Amino acid sequence: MKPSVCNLAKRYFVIMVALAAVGCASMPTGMSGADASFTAVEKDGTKVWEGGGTVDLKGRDSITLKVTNTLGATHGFSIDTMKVQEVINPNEERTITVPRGNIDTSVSEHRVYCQLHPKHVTATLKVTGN
Ligand SMILES: [Cu+2]
Repeated sequence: MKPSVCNLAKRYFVIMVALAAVGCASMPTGMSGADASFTAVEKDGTKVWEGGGTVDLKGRDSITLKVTNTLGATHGFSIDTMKVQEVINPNEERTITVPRGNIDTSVSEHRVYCQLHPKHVTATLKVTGN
């Protein structure tokens, strides 16, 4: 009697799928898990980085930012005091992880701006619990 390789493979596959599901469920950045969200929108003809919030850094190794560009052109997403500088494509959603070591803890209000368009309105991210 030979063991069924096919059955073993099937069982293995089921276990891997189950593990993957558990892994996703415990991801800190899953769905609404980001610490703060920013969205590039247009208001009365002006481009605006909308969003912000306050993040408590106490006991954290990193923070996550969910960044969404709802517009039809690329926009920049920069936070100098967090060493963040990204270019977000049209209709792109990106999760950015900022390591604690990149965050200037001498500042509590971090300026969020678009490095591509000087007139693009900025946002503020507050960080407490240094
Ligand atoms: Cu812009």
